[in-house]
Amino acid sequence: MLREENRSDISVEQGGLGGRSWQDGTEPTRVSLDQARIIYNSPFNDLLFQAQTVHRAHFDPNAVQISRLLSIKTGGCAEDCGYCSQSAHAPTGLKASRLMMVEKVLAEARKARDEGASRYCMGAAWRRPKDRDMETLVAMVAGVKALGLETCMTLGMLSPEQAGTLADAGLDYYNHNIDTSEEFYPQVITTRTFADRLETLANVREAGMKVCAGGILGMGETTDDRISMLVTLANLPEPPESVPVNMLIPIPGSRLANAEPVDPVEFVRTIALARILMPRSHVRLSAGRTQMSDEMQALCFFAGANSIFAGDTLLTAENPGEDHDTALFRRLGLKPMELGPAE
Ligand code: SAM
Ligand code: DTB
Ligand code: SF4
Repeated sequence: MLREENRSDISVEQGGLGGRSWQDGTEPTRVSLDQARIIYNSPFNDLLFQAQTVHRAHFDPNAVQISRLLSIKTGGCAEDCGYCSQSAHAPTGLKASRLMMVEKVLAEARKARDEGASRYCMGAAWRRPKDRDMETLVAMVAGVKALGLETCMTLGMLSPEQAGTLADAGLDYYNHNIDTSEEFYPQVITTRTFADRLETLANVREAGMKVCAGGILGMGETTDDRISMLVTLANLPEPPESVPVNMLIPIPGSRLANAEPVDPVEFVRTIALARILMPRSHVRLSAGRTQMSDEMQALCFFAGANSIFAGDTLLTAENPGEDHDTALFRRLGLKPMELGPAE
């Protein structure tokens, strides 16, 4: 069933479509690449005004969700994602480790909750989970949920059965990024296809979990690749409830170590387009915040980003620490988003 309420319901007058909406009343509602390009390329002030207007219609504009991340299984990954520190294909110098014990994960999650997090995301450097690990993963989900935290996992590809098991355990969200456009994707990853990614997203949705899917900017992709990535996400049978937008953290030894940095204005435009195309989704300002100024982050929040990862480390890479983010929130008058009642 299509959930229309999670789709964009605004006309794109400021974007230059002369008041026409891309919703023509027929289902499913889709946005075309051309329509998205027009929005993306509209004057910056118009784009930001439109994104902020959409944002205010669906969210408290001054509330930003604080998420925490934990790498529950680090490094030695069989995939060859060109951006990643954890791929066994790249000499990044990262030490691989085994799946963490449940008790250790729960202790970390409790600490994160006590420090103000409302969402906890656990990541594993796997192509896909092994069936023998499912019992441990289920215990982690149940334990973190029992702490009152929203739960998310990112473990690679999932079969329909594995998705069902995690859903039954109470996992709220599953993260699996499409990373970039379908066209640019083969230049970033060769060990699994864009279609494989979409299949996992479909398995997650079918199992009844919320979908978290986004990508990375700054890998050498074109503007059109960025727009196309968001159009793919917005046109899924149901758009993801959560859309992480990462800025590449260049990892020494990885294939993309020397990629050209993304223009901050282009980055903010991409956030705004995500907000406009997916009005009710959480747009997450994810990796790369250490390389962003406070002013750039402020523009991202104005453009509709409403979640960040807090803490000194993401999975393996650095993140602004608690002190910096507390000061940033104070400077911008932002408050941590409360976790809503469980659905
Ligand atoms: N192994 C799982 C997978 O890839 O499905 C989950 C972990 S993976 C590290 C989660 C996401 O983090 C990736 O899909 C990618 O979008 C993002 N990511 C990884 N390394 C990054 C980097 N160096 N800079 C920015 N984002 C990165
Ligand atoms: C996502 O899109 N970004 C987060 C989360 N989902 C799991 C991960 C960012 C990882 C950054 C690189 C690292 O820490 O190794
Ligand atoms: Fe493995 Fe995920 Fe890193 Fe790709 S992004 S190499 S799948 S850990």
